[in-house]
Amino acid sequence: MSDIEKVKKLREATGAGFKDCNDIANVPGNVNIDASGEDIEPIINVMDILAFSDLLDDNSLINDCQSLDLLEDGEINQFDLIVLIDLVAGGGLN
Ligand SMILES: [Ca+2]
Repeated sequence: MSDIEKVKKLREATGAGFKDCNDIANVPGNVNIDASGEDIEPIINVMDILAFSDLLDDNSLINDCQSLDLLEDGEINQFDLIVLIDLVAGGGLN
């Protein structure tokens, strides 16, 4: 079981963790958890693709607040990165 899966199971079992993350900028795809403006709009762009690549190279960089399972298959891997690239290339959320 990967560390990510362990964290997910722990969250499911305890409900812990989510309350420590803000749900405004911590949206799926906003890997580097940045935002802009008074409305705190999450920024999803090429920087998130680069950040995701780094996280795939080194899982220890992943923090509990990041929503990375974009394919929603229970695993975090290059296929999630492809979904993110598609999101950004298609105009995405920003
Ligand atoms: Ca971002």
